Amino acid sequence: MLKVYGFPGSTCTRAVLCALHEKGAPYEFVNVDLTKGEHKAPAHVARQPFGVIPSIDHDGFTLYESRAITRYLDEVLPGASLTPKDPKQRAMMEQWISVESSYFTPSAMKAILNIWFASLKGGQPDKDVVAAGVAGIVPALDVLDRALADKEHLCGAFSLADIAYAPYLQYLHDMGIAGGVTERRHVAAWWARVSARPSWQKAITQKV
Ligand SMILES: N[C@@H](CCC(=O)N[C@@H](CS)C(=O)NCC(=O)O)C(=O)O
Repeated sequence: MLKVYGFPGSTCTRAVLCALHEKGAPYEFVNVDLTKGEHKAPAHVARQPFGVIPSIDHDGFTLYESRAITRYLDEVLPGASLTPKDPKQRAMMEQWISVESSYFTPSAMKAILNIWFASLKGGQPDKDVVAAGVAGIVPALDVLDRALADKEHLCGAFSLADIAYAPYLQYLHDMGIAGGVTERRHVAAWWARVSARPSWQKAITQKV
């Protein structure tokens, strides 16, 4: 049985879970409680040497890094492919995943983590840090909005590229800082389609 070591609220864990639900694959969820520091415990560091989540164990094959995990799962599990067959579309998928990890997520996470840690400690977020994070995603949102003007998903059918953005878009909405998304109509319509998928709804309601 495939084991996923993660935490339900974790962005990267959710991406992996979404891919698994798209595939309809059974899995065992092993909770690594970030709030208790379990990701830094030796047992987890043995699985993920950087002491972060998620990681997987697939019949003895262990792997970490969420984007590597989703690519692997898509390739080895039965079910509809989440990777375009056409080389150009596949290259576009890689381009969009790289845009996500290089130009979108670092700024999005600056804002998201600041709000998350503040709520964990019962304090207030640092408005300047949140504003800087929100401003930092504007160039990527502009580029995405232009790209999505004439398509439903980033590279033809729903793919790993769409999954890559979902965890951050979800938190931006949940935290009330998604103005940059809602005011760009093609990005907003894309997010409505992605977030309505049963796979995503299952990913964000994972229990420990
Ligand atoms: N590049 C890694 C990032 C993993 C990551 O940063 N995970 C977060 C949760 S979403 C984490 O474990 N944070 C705890 C920490 O940094 O101490 C991946 O894609 O798997």
